[in-house]
Amino acid sequence: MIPRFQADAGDQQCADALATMGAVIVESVLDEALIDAFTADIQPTFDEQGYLFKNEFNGYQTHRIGGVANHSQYFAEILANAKVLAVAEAILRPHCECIQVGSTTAIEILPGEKAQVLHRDDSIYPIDLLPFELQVSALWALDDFTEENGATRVVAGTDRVTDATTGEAWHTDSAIMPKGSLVMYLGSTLHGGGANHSSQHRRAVVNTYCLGWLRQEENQYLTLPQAVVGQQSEAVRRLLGFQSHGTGLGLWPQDPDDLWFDS
Ligand SMILES: O=C(O)CCC(=O)C(=O)O
Repeated sequence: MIPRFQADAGDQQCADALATMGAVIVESVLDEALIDAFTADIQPTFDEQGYLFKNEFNGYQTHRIGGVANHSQYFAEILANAKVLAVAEAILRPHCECIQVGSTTAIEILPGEKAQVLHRDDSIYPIDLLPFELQVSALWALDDFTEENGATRVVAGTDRVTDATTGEAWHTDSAIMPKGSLVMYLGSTLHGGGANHSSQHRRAVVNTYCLGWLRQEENQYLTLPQAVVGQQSEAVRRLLGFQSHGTGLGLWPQDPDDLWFDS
């Protein structure tokens, strides 16, 4: 079962549940008005470019958008949500001086899509070498998530398996939740998009947060034009990876103050 909390639950309580069970749902965190404004901004991009990411892993009835900061001014508020950052920091900060965004992806699962293969997001890194969590994902429901429309499936629990290579059919729980809620899962947690048996699309935006000293999954320096980065608050710029980690990694000699860009 995926532990479930209301938006006013304590950050540490949510982080403890995430660490223990591998996933946690927090209900109704974002205002409906913010989601509506954000989805109105990104829907044209889904319609025009979303098909470009169709493949066996992403699905052939699924539209995707990367570099989400390029497509909506409202995204920063979602990316830098205080609860998400507090929970992600509780898991990751013991192993780094600052956390950063790994990737930003909007996902529209269309009617008729089959269930995505179960996978762990941290398999992009040499996970066998590192004995701690490398990243945390925060997947926001932009529509109500139901069993029928493809709610994310998660292998949760204290005795959860994290190895998808054996090909066994693991028990999954669906992240059924109202629009504006989110499911957070560890990088090591098996999960995947659900099959969409409904007649409506199921939209989400998923952001990953990783240790500040790792290479980011999505290359933000090439994905985001300087003008877009410059529009963000300093906190969001830093989160997007436009900063050094500590005093020795990712230095930019032209900017000894480590601010990288002025707004
Ligand atoms: O859309 C979803 O519910 C999950 C997508 C996912 O896990 C992925 O593509 O990595």
